[in-house]
Amino acid sequence: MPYFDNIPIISYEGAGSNNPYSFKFYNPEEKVGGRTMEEYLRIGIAYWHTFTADLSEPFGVGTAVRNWNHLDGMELAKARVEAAFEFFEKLGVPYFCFHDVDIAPEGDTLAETNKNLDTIVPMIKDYMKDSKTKLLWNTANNFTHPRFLHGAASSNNADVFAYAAAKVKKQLEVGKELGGENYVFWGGREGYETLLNTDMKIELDNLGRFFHMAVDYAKEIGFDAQFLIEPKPKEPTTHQYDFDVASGLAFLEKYDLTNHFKFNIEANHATLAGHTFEHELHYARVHGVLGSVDANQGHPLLGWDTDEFPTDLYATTLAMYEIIKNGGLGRGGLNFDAKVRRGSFEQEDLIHAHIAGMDSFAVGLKVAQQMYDDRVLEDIISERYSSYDSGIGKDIVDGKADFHSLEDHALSLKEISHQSGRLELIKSTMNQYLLRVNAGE
Ligand code: XLS
Ligand code: CA
Ligand code: CA
Repeated sequence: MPYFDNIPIISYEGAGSNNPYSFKFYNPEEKVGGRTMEEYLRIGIAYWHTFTADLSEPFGVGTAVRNWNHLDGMELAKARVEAAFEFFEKLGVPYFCFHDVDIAPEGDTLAETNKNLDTIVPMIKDYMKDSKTKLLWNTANNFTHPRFLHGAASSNNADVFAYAAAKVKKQLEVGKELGGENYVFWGGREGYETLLNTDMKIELDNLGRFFHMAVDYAKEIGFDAQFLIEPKPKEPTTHQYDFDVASGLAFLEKYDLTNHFKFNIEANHATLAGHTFEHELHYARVHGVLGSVDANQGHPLLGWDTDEFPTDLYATTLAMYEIIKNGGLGRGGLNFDAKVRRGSFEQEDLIHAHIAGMDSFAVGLKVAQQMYDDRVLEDIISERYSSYDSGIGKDIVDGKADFHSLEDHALSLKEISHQSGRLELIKSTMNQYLLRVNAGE
């Protein structure tokens, strides 16, 4: 049965179009920086927000009206697969992502859960044969079920550690079966609420052990996906262990895992950590660990994880600037880990939301590429650091300076002269690019 019967195939009609069922800026074929937009952006759809979630939140029940809602159990799971592949085709997206529990219901036992997956995964594989949409990443949901109330790999309970491992083992097999390009570890409840009852050392060590076992098992079955850690500072626990890229990287170094992991960076998690989205992307990029992106946005007035569709063109431009400087996302992509607002309960809102997100990143890509080509920020930044190109600055970066030579230099200075940071000029130039590129100039 068709689930999006009344929705046409969405194609690019340009910025002047009034057709809500069209892309205004996302033109998959259009070349930007030597690649098509489709190749550059590598858009992915998050199964959980789009096909599984009902838009419930802590203050209210679900509001989503979906024409698969009358079904339940495995029938519902199968309908969602059909709906998903129809939806992917309408938008022409190259990727999707899921957790185990998004695609198949949990059974009463682990064996039953695996059996449910063994029915749905071949069905997805079959649909993938006739679809261009591929698996960007999958993951295990080791946070929703009550068994994970004290965490998963960082639980105080070894039985839960084992259960979590079994679920990841299964998802590594599923990822291999479906040709997943990456595999994500988001530390759902890998963190703690209070030190009053927590042994942080054993929890962190166990987390390190868990990741090594996952690396070993993927190797054993020949699953060569890129492993990604997805940092988040809080929610659901008060202190999540993968706080941000910097702390995640320190963890990987301590546990000798740097060769096996990169990062999946989510915009809303960056802002929850007190960073900007571009800060996290930049930090990962300069350390060579920018793997993939969960493209969404938080709300500046709300202190929680609102997972909105990305529409802030400043943010998408600065994000794409980092991605361009990274030489693209490699095997990663832009997964819309985003949900329509609770008031946007109609099924067609799912399409409008994805169009909004795809158009916003298309704008970001075009503006950022133009700025990059014109070396707008590059020239300003290299000029700003030019004191390290010669003299004492060069000695510092070449490792030739020490506290003696630095003291001599400081004593010889009559005055220290500065250049302006020109921030307002830079921001108005960026506005100029945003408006110019989108006026087609
Ligand atoms: C939740 C996370 C989650 C991960 C995948 O905040 O964003 O959805 O992306 O488990
Ligand atoms: Ca995410
Ligand atoms: Ca989130």
